[in-house]
Amino acid sequence: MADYREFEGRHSSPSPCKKLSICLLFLVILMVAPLGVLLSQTFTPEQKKAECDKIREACQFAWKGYKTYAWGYDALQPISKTGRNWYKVSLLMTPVDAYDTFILMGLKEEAAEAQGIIFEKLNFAVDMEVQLFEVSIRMLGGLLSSYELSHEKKFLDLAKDLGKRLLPAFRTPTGMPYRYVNLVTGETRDPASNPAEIGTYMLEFGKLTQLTGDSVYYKTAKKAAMEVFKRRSPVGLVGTVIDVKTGKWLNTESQIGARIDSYLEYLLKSWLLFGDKDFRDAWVTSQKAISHYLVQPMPYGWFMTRVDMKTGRETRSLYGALDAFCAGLMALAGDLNTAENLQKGNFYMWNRFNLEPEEFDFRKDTVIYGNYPLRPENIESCFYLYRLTKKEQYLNMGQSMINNILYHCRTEVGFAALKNVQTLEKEDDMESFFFAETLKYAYLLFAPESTLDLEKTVFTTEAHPLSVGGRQWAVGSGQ
Ligand code: DMJ
Repeated sequence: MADYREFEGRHSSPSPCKKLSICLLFLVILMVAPLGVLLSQTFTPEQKKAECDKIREACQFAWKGYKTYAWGYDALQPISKTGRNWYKVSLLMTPVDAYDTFILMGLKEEAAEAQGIIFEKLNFAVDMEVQLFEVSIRMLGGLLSSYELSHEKKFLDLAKDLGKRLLPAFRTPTGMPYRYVNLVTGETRDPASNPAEIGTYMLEFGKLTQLTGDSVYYKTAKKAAMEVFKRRSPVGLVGTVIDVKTGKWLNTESQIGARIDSYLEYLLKSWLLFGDKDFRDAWVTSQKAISHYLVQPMPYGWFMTRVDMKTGRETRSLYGALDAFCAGLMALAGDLNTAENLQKGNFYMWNRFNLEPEEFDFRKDTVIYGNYPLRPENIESCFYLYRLTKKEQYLNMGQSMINNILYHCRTEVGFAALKNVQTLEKEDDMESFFFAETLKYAYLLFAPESTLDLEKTVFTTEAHPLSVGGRQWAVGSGQ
């Protein structure tokens, strides 16, 4: 079984002749990688357990770094060994995002430590503006899944308090929210938003409604998402930037990545979590459009391109780390053919540079933005594809991606983002989603299925698991 420490030899400086042979070898590896994955090894239960242990240890190591150098901050800066806050007061993003991962990994001590600081210190009554989307997916989602997993009422109390404070953001002429809201005054800012920052509230807000009985959350989040869907073009696509006051598109490029991604994800997942047929219909319409206009078969796999939302004509052949979630989403939606071909493209993009770049031109085979902020999406897609096809190749893909991360991103006290996947230069940042998503999907890929039943769970876009079911009033259309 490959271990990430095996990659350690790669940093010596080889002679020019050696460099050439390494390049040739690299090219050969690139060409045979997909074949290698097809001829992949079978994992025994012991080998899967060893993978889980390795990922659990990495998680404990990163948490120890956070505890030692950034306790009480939003995140650890793993090179300078300092803490970082997003706003003037910490929202404890790392403990909140990490808690359910600790529970799923059976890390009781770490879960107790995270819960301790959250219950002692987390307070939303602070006069400061926050980004609605990020605070909802990381904090609200984290608190709700923590409540469902632990049954500790304080998590729900915190979620209720936060939910109320976020609602003023939705007071616009269209019902689509502003991007920023003040947690105390309710003041709002920035109407130039995008489908993801408008339509990624249903799972968290809908769950809050299920748990509190207050329908305002479900209705508010649904209205916002449906207002985006209503403004799709005649060919069924949405643009990238929209004014939430006027409802007019400000950027009409359509794509699957940043600023649109989780809007589409929540159309499908809102149907799966709440059984609301309006979301099923919206997803089916959107899925047809993106499958028709965005999917681009290439020799090494399929990619999703960028097009004009009105004509469906290609604008830029850009793909990237965020887009990689779509293979998993398509698998969850039942289109395994598209999902598996997209995952071939995802894995090609990953192997092309040993780690995936933020943006990649799949026609020119070049990097546009080479940073890697420890994103989870490629491994997330391996997780869904393995669960839904049981093909061992997805375990192999996931294993090689995890090994790359654990080797190339490791610092003395945690794991760092990369400034550039080609130079492997590190950046002083360890996002909370590394705990919430990257390590969680990596672990669940190899963990026994009983750790988490996909039939009874829907993951939020931040990988917080929410349980299917709950109060029946939310089921059906027209809520
Ligand atoms: C996460 O915060 C969420 O997955 C979001 O939807 C997109 N980006 C990051 C992880 O890459």
